[in-house]
Amino acid sequence: MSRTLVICKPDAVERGYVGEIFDRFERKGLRLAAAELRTLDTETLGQHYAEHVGKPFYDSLVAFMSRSPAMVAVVEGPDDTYAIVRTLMGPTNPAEAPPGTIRGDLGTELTENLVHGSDSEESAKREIGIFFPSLA
Ligand code: 3AN
Repeated sequence: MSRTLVICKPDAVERGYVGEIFDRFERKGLRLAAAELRTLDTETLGQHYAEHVGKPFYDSLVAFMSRSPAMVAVVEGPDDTYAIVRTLMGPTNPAEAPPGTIRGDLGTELTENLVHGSDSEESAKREIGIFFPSLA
């Protein structure tokens, strides 16, 4: 049993794909442990994207992620659930994401790529602690 952080990014909420995205996780056999629609602030995003602070795309990433509400969620399933979620999401760049993945089916943009999923068990624990401290 393990948990991972998922964010349906502002583009996914604006385009009405929250149900579609969670439907894919639920059909796979994963379950929601928490979910909340939130407008993310710069400070929280700085913690979440600590590894990207100072990169050329950081400011536009934060502007995008804070422009309208995101659906922040904790998804649970078997060991290494983070990896199952990442497989369903597809690669970071939707232009390279294969059909059948969320990014491959629904997106074209590198920054506006619909969904975030933690990239390891360690990241999942850290990120759940940022967004849902009561579950950490
Ligand atoms: P992932 O979301 O697949 O884990 P990360 O953590 O490497 O990818 O990147 C976080 C987010 O930053 C991406 N989802 C994307 O929105 C944005 N991003 C990453 N690399 C770039 C880049 N080279 N140019 C523009 N945006 C980027």
